[in-house]
Amino acid sequence: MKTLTEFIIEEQAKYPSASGNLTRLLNDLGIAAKFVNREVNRAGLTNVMGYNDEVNVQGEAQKKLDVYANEQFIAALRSGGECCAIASEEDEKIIAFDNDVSQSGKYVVAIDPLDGSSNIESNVSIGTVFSVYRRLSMVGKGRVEDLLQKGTEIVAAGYIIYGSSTMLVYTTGRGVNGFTLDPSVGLFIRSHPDMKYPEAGTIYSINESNSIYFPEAIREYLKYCHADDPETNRPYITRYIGSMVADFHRNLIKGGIFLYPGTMKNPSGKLRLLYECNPMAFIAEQAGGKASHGFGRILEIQPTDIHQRSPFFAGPTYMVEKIEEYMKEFSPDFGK
Ligand code: P6P
Repeated sequence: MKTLTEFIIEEQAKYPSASGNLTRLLNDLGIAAKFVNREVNRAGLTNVMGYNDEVNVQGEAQKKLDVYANEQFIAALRSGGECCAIASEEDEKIIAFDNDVSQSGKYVVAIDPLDGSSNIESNVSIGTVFSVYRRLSMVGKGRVEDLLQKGTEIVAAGYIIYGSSTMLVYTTGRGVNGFTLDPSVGLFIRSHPDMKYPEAGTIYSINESNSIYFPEAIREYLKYCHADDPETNRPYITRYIGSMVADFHRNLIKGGIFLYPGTMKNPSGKLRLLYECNPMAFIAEQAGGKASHGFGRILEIQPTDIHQRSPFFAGPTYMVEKIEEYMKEFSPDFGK
């Protein structure tokens, strides 16, 4: 039995130059996750359910748990002192800490504190998604440029899924490991070592109600998914719960592709690059899969805005490459 803290420290030992700062930052995130987990698990009981009459930067009605989760992760990172700035889905601008300790923090964090929160009332699994970068600015407060780095510069990425059990899944570029929270002792225990996509994918996850707005390539791909070809596990099984962390995690475990394409109405799609697409793309690649915007690697997009969106396809490599083939053949100019 290995706890998250033990594992992180062991991993640090593999990097001779490591000074422990990232170790402490990852632990800070793990601590915040436990507080969020406690509130998510009793959402229906302690009146944190429901909306707080605020609207976030996305124009989405904020739920009390969104705000609580945001506050928990910001507080943990501020007091931990390893992070100097945060880009959060819940805040229009970056949060650049101004206390001396945090200003010397070597890292910045992009985070969706509670993704899929519209599912809270229906008790569907929701999640936190984060990515960690080294800061580029040398001194003083963190800057937006520290957050506008390509996903290829990520030093750590992960998600927490608040589901039938609560899991923290993360990577620092040496494979993906999953830790299940044992609530009786409040420890994350390594339960899923070296997570990889299964060889054969059988699931596709997409909101098909948007079909009339999909580019031709996606409509053609859906016909491919529905076709009867047992040799390639088709027709694929459709599974979509509308909570990215839950859909992504299930497909990582069982083998399948997650799709959130751009549409004629929203060519950039819905998912945000910095704190949804990039961290999940890093994990997908570390799990032996691929993550694409339809024409290339998600991780190679140069961000220009902390809340920008991107089409997102992630899963076993051959499934994502099939999407890229279809985009090239049927919708080569989409979104350009
Ligand atoms: P749709 C949740 O709001 C979210 O950001 C992701 O968690 C999820 O994958 C997506 O939106 C669902 O969007 O348009 O299918 O409801």
